[in-house]
Amino acid sequence: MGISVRRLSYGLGAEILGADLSRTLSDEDIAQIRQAWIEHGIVLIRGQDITPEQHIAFSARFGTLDDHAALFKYRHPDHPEIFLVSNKPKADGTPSDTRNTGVRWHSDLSYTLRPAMGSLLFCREIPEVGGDTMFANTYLAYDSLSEGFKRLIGPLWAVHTFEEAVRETEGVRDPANIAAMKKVNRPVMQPMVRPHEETGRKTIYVSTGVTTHIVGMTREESQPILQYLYQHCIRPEFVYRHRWQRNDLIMWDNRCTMHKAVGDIPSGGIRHMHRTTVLGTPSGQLYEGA
Ligand SMILES: O=C(O)CCC(=O)C(=O)O
Ligand SMILES: [Fe+2]
Repeated sequence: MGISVRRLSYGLGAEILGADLSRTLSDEDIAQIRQAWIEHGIVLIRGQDITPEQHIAFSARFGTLDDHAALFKYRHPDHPEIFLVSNKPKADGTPSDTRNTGVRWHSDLSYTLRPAMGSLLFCREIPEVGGDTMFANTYLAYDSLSEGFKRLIGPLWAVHTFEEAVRETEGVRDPANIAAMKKVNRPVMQPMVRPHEETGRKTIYVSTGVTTHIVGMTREESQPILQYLYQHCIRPEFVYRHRWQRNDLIMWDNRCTMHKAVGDIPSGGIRHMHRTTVLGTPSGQLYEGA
């Protein structure tokens, strides 16, 4: 029995049925999953009872995995390829640093010179309700802009910073960890319209959670354009909202989607996720301006 693919929503997403990630999948199955991922932006694979080793092995079929040096304080202690997103308190009882990870819309690692191509988030524990993740299709967002607005933003670049990526959670995370990671993540600039290297289709590449301003403009001047794009990208028809079940795995394409952890975790609810990250091709440049 082979695998099959079923769409999840109008905006994006497909579910893969009939795959068992605890086994080594055939090259044909991997090619089919990859094809669905390219076509639909995210793929969901449910009911996977997998170990960290199996999660890593499956992820590595899609490219070189990040060792999460940019986020080195939040790696799995035994597996640098696994980044932990968890609200489980630390051993000393203090709150987890990563409990608010990704609560603002973003595309993974856009504040680095080698942004993520894919991310594979695996759900190990989830409360009875809440802990959802939302995904938005930035191809549809680009395509539905007017020609005038496309011409306006086409040549522009924007600044993406680690500092912005953690800004809303400062005070939540250990400041010493943040300071250590800031040192290895200098501000970068990325094109605001970034063609997807495999499909050639254009996408919008700015996000509330990471972008500070447009290169060559002040923050005040940039805001109306950026705010318009942020709102536009997350129109309901471009978005899929995922209600996690334990043992769900979602692999998203960071080049044509953005995502956001909704943060709707009921008090006392435990949400524990493992993420692997497939590196993309280098993009952007260091930003030396103010
Ligand atoms: O926990 C989530 O729902 C998403 C967190 C996130 O942004 C990520 O793992 O890249
Ligand atoms: Fe993320």
